[in-house]
Amino acid sequence: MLLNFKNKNTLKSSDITDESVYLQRRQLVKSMGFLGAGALLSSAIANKANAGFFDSEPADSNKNSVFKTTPLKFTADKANQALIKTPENKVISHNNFYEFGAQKEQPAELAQNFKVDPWQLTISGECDHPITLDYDDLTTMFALEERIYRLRCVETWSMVVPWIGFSLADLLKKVAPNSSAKYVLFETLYDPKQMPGQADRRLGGGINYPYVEGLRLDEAMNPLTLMSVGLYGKTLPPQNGAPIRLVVPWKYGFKSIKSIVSIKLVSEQPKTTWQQLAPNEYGFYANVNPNHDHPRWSQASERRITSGGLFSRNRTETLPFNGYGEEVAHLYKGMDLNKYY
Ligand SMILES: Nc1nc2c(c(=O)[nH]1)N[C@H]1C(S)=C(S)[C@@H](COP(=O)(O)O)O[C@H]1N2
Ligand SMILES: [Mo]
Repeated sequence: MLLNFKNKNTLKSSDITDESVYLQRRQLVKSMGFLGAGALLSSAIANKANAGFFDSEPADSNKNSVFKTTPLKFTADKANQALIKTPENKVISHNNFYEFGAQKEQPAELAQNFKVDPWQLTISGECDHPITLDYDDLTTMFALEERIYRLRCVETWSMVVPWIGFSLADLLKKVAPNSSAKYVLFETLYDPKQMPGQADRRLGGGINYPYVEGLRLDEAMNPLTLMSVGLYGKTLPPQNGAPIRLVVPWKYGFKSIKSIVSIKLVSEQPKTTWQQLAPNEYGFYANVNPNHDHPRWSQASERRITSGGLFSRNRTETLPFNGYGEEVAHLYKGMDLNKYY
């Protein structure tokens, strides 16, 4: 996430390019001890530290990791097989998970020892049958499905990820929301001993933890809204939100909250993490919208992360509701989407 506390009105290169590229550049420049844009290209390509990340080598998430993922049984997403997926090694090494550091490569490094079993996920609040799920329940309670979705980060990069999971609607039906339930509040684990970004404000990007997110009940009940327990055929690596995270494909990525311990049915619209931090930049709805720019950059296009190298463009037009308008536009009928951004 791009937050510029010092000069809110100054456009920096990090705003125009892409944050990951910007950070890689800045690190390179720092390590070489000079600032010269011309020399950057060739030195970036030669830089060994970047080689693994930007190669499209065969994906094996367990190869170099301490954390072990396990294969899952699921039905394939036949309808979306034609989408060109982002290679697994990029999906699991370019992350936003500020609890493990605010830079893209930090979660994959700093989350390796994250303990996800035992785990408890409580679904409570305005409902008739609150429940608490254990680690094993997460992958056995519902038949798992693959869902190949586009993920559009508010920072303007995007991916295509083969998630595995079940509809949030199925889970919510189990607890039977009552008539006071209007919104759903999600909360990430709070454990500063395990999550260094929660213990150190600088590392954690200045967020007040725990990270919280919310949806309107009808958004939560939409069949696209996924509780994900895996990707690329295996359980989630910690950097992607193990053991269970939300995926809301028509909204900016920050709505897709990771490592969830609590889902609560509530009567009032919750104040969510990024909304609290910068309400003029990040709204409650956060629907992908090419016609509503972020105050500091355009949302009209995005950089799709593919198997291409660091400087391949892969620039593509951003679609309203991230291309899922047919499924979800009716939820916002009559709403001014420039006001409810
Ligand atoms: N708890 C928590 N959830 C989070 C975040 C975070 O920092 N903490 N980052 C969000 C953002 S900004 C994005 S783009 C997605 C990234 O998901 P990925 O790393 O699996 O691609 O996770 C979202 N969920
Ligand atoms: Mo994001």
